Amino acid sequence: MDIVYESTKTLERIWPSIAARRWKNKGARIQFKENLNIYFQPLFESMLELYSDHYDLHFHIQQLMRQLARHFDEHTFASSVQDPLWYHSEQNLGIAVYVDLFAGDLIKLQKRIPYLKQLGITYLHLMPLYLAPEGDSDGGYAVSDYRTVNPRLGSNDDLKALADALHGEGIRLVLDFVFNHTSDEHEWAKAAQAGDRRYQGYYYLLDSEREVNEYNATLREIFPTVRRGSFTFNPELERWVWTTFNSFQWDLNYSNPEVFVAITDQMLHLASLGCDVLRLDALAFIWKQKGTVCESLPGAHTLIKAFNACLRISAPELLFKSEAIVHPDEVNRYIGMDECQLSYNPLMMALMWESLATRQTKLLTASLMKSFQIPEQTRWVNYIRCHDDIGWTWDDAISDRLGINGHDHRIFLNRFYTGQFAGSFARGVPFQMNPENGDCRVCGTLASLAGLEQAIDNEDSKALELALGRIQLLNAVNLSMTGVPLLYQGDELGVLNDDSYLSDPHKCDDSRWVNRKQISELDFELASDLTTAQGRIAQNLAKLIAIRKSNPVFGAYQTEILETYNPHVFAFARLSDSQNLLVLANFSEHALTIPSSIVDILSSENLIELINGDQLTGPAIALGPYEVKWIATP
Ligand code: OTU
Repeated sequence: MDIVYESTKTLERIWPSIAARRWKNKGARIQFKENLNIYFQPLFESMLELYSDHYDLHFHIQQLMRQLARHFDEHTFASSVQDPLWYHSEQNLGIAVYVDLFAGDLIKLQKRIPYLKQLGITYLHLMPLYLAPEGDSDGGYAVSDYRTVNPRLGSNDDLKALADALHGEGIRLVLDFVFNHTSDEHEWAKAAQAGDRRYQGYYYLLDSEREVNEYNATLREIFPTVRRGSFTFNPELERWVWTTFNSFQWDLNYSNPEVFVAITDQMLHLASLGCDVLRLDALAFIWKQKGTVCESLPGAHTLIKAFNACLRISAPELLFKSEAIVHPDEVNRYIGMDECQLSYNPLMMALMWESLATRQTKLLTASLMKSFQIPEQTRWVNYIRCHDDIGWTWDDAISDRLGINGHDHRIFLNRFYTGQFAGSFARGVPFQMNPENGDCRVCGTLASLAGLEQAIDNEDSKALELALGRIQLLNAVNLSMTGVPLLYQGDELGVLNDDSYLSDPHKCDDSRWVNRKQISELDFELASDLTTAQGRIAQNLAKLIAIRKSNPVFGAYQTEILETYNPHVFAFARLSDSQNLLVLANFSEHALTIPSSIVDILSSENLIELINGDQLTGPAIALGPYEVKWIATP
């Protein structure tokens, strides 16, 4: 098929009815057509790839175009265009927070803006804040209505006011696009349960246990302690519902083009709230095919390309952030200007923790050498902890080559970080232990996983210094690596694990709540007192952030992961026309030296160490326990 011809023909057929709609802005119609001239073809191509066997596809494309035009006219056109590559800048610093846990509600969150500003935040990710079931809603990841703010947190107007206030202070807003599933209380799910065939087609409803078993045979269990397999029997429907995560989270059926159109409408609504980035939750799971793992299938990429084309046409200032916590090769496949411009960097996250446990950086170095490079305009979102668990992700071909048995090493890491390994400094909690294969992930705050909790409990001042060293090390690597650094609420204040979830019946089975603490006034006070460990964490972090923001090299793209031939040191260089930077990080609690020749990569004699202002003379560079050096050209 001649795709250019077919897409042009289709656009010509649809355009007259779109052009004839009652446009509020004449200029919008012209601009919209220009966007279509570029992005209709990739959209059309994706739709054909996914839905060519649906006789009514043309109808759905028409519906979609109407939605895109309405949104563009009513919301996008008038808004001022910002720097489209803003996320490259060294000024960026993100934080992810729960509205209620961080501030109480949306109105009170506005009062926290001065705090965020002072911290240097430019990117605020608010965890899902939409209407969700009472009780357990998977922390809001079971959405009952994308268009209604959860009344516990405030109103739609409060959200709009917050978005405006944030923008006024130069802080961009990031919202979740939870599009793999809805809650079982969403009106689509309710209609399906009431017997409406149209809405039954929005989900995967299976008739027989045999079919369920056929699918389960090739699926990975994501929440094995919730329920075995990926399906939940629904007694009203007398059918099994596909539920990859919790049983109340129903997977949407994207093999139905109507679902794509309906969800795009929700996506555009989120765009209209004034958000700048949409976090694509659980995007690896959106396309299913019997006999496969149903993760990261080619169809998932085609779908994301289609969503992205819709954005480029109707809300071009928005970016997608990929939340693919899967094999590194698969993570990278979602990154591109035509899919996700931003992506979490779970590989660096997990392997920094791996390096801290082993005091060895070879797996981190070798893995990033293979996987760090992504297309020039895209960026990683680097992080140390998030609201979820840590999964031990890396490419086993690399660990094999390094003589590390992947399976055994993951068991070691789980034991180490859950305090079941002699000499461990960490106080993590296991998450989703799979009784069949022993798989498990780890939860805990940055401070508790890095040893602060244990040191405080044992009143061990030496251990306390080491814990602070580890926290500073992780922050320093995270803030200097290419991409947008993202903090997680409370970690900037050094908060410890919080066990109170154990007495809440809706939370006690989900240990991720251990790292979702209600941030209290006391937490802020402790962190502003420089005589406390928390105060030192906050002060250190503030210093690193200030250095990052005053050196343009922290926005540079070109990155080289370096081999240091020292088993404990992780190193990389960032190179730009104006400034070069070498980062050296000692992942062990022992002082060491490495040959000064490593600075040759900066091709300058004139060097400064940005963190402590150390002189770099002599044949060797000395690194103290857990020390990081930022060596830069002026
Ligand atoms: C995401 O994470 C969210 O971050 C979680 O908080 C949600 O519970 C979940 O989706 C469902 O909405 O399993 O443990 O990439 O690792 O998508 C976290 C695969 C999760 C998963 C990831 C998911």
